[in-house]
Amino acid sequence: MPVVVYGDILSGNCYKIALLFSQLGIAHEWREVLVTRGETRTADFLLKNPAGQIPVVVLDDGTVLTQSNAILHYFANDSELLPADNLLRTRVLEWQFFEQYSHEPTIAVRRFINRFLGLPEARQAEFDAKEAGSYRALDVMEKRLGEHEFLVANRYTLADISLYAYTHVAQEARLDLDAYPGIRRWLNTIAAQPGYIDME
Ligand SMILES: N[C@@H](CCC(=O)N[C@@H](CS)C(=O)NCC(=O)O)C(=O)O
Repeated sequence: MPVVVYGDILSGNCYKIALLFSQLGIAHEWREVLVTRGETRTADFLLKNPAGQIPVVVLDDGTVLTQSNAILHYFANDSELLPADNLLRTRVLEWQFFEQYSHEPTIAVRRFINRFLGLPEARQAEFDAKEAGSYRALDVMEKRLGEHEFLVANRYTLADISLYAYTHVAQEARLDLDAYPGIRRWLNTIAAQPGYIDME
């Protein structure tokens, strides 16, 4: 049995796994699970992940892994994408915690409401409320990327994969990157990495 990924490639959290697997050449089987079809809430899926979220990875011995950034760490261990140095690993984690607390809950949620729900009236206030936080998160990234090629050290790491996932589709959250030249340059740098794959 190969590694099995349960997910939706159009979800940034799932795309992180697809991108890493492509870049590290990790063989896997992708089984589509769509949030919009309610497939993360079936009894069978909840047995795998009681949180009812994708991505989920099942190893060949049946071990289940959840949480996108934790999954990245599991598979990138001992690769050049995860620095061995303790301080640099900590820097990777700093960006990944930032992603999950400040970036994904604003930008990804706006994108979901806009792209997948069609910005319904009932979600407009929530969509609007997340605009300031989205730009605050982009400001933090720009501060770093205006002066450095990558988020950590001078090399491509898991931090870049985690932040790239939703930043490169920010326009689907109706966010404008014109004022972020460092981020725009970095997006092109990431898309030029060996083994890169598009989200769709
Ligand atoms: N912290 C989780 C977040 C996963 C997540 O929010 N997944 C979304 C799709 S992008 C999902 O499954 N949502 C369904 C739900 O929460 O009900 C991770 O990084 O894997």
